[in-house]
Amino acid sequence: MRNIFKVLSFLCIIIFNSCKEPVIPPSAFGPIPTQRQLDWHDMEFYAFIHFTINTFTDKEWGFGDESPELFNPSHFDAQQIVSTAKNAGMKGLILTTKHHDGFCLWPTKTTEHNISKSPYKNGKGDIVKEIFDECRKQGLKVGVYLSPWDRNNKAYGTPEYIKIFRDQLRELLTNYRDVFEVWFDGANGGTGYYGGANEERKVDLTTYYDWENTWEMIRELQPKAVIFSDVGPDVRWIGTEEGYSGDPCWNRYTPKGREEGQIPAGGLTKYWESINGHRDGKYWMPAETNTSIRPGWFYHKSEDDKVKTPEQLVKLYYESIGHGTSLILNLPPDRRGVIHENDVKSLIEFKKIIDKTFSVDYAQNSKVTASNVRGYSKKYSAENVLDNDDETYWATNDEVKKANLVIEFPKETSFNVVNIKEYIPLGQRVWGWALDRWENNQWIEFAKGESIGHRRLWRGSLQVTNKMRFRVTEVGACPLISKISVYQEPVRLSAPVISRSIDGDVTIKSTGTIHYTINGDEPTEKSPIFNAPFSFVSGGTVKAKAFFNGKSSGVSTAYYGYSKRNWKVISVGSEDVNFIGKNTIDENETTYWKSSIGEQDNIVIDMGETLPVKSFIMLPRTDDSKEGLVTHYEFYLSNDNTKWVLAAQGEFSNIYNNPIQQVINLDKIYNDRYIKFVTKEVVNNGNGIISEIGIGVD
Ligand code: FUL
Repeated sequence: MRNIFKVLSFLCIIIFNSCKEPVIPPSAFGPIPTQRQLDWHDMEFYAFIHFTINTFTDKEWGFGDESPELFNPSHFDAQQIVSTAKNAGMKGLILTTKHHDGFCLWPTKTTEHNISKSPYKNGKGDIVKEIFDECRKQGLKVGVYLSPWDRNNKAYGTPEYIKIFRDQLRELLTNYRDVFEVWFDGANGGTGYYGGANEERKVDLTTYYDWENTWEMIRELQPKAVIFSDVGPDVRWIGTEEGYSGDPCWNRYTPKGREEGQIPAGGLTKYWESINGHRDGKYWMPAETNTSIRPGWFYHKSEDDKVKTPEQLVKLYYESIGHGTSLILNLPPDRRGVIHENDVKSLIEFKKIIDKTFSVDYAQNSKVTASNVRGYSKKYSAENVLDNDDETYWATNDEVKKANLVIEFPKETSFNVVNIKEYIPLGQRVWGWALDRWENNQWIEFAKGESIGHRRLWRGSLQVTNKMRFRVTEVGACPLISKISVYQEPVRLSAPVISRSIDGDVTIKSTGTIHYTINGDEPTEKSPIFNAPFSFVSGGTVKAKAFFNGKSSGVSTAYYGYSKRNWKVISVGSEDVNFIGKNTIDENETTYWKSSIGEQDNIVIDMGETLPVKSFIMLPRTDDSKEGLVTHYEFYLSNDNTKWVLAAQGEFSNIYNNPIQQVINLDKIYNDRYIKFVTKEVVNNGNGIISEIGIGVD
């Protein structure tokens, strides 16, 4: 009898469902991603490899006159480079096949300025091939960075160069393997060697490169590759090299210039627009967050102690991938041709934290209910957010503008990370969302935001509850949510904070017992304990690590030049009343000297005693503004403030996009008492602004 009843009710369900109107699938909203963009969204995390002649000249930008003879890695190891990226969880790698100095890492037919003229493998080497072959072996996708600006090529600035540039691209996209991304930098035109002309060449960024035809060629040769630049067309630059993306960060974007029919090569990106994108943007043009594991893009020994800590990398992960952008993290090979041990170590620790965090999804086996399900259909049910299939999603009826979904955990659950994914093939539809926890018989909001897109990670304080509610508070079109999961990030001791006073005393703050070193070694429980500030006037590297209850923090590193406690500014060409010269020696990175006579100003400092000077340090302004950044300098030394020797001059390459502390090594050790710093050229010919000037001890 019970069986007959079961069969009857089963038949009823079948008849009922077959009589029902089929549920109409949701339609697309706004611009939608192409297949190549969808594939790219899934990449999420990949490496940038900056490697060229700059590695051997200790520069960020080469002038273009460097001899190919300089390129000679002693132990180049593609296997080590690629496995470092892979072990960090990266799915691909983009290589600087040619940077602004024009040196090509493959034996191109287009210019003599290439690896075949270097001593590496007696001119028989091909770094592009070695790295790409290794990526194939290890299952990583590859991409090419080919600098449009070429400071070596004599034809740069003429139409002939565009042909050369395209031929280089053609070689790269034909002779190697499938690429997933072609990367074009926005820095274009300026001074350079240009085949011996040694001059400044400016190009019209909106017309010179004729990008449309180059893009067409890429589509023909590598139809699956996305094209990256300041203005897309497939992937946009986030607008900063510091390593974060905006919140919200929309996949939609209308780049400046594009509406006017222009395709600028760079320079027109408005940071504040690109960082967030446009909710109503005309194009699907998601952002890529680019940054380096070190302050610079190329390897510099002086930055061995400035590698991002595992904690900083984790933060970066949440502030890029967690905002729906991809993360391209630069790992610069050193002069041996391998990724330095310090970088490898930090990446391994970072990966451990990420793996530990995302190993258990506490929302699995929960009961899920939604305020509305599209046509009551199973196809769009709330449960779809729990499976691991990105193709299934919870959808509501078209008219729904606000909706919510409740996840009832199998038992009380603690979490501090929530992962939400939208079904993006039909566009970015959610404009506002919030998360609540159930506590004392009521809902308490603990998170909210605007954009979701490919992935949105919320990271915050520990929530302890048996129910979580996801609320959609504003939409462009009915929400389509493919995933919600919750995780617990292991709690770690935060790394100590190191500071030095104007008198040269070092203080270290943290919870637990702090151990430190001043010889460059990583602190252990055997290293000295920090109890009270200690004098560190002669400068060097301080490393500190906290220990508590069997746990330890990451290592903090601080590098100091000579203490400036006896220094005096004895003259300035000019100064703004609110930004006086003295601010360059107050060890406070938020106070600045600002000239009031434009470029070509100078400041003279008396160090109070004769010191061995091996390098000098210039810290640019540390807020986000570009105004006053000094791009070219002269650095003089003197014993008597009368006779001056020009110890260094040149450009602070890439300071506009990456305004980090500049350390310039001198060609020898000088013994002097007075320093004079000249602000030769300033962004937009403005008044130079500087935070600190110092002397390095290494
Ligand atoms: C910048 C370039 O000028 C840097 O050298 C580096 O390649 C970075 C990724 O883009 O704008």
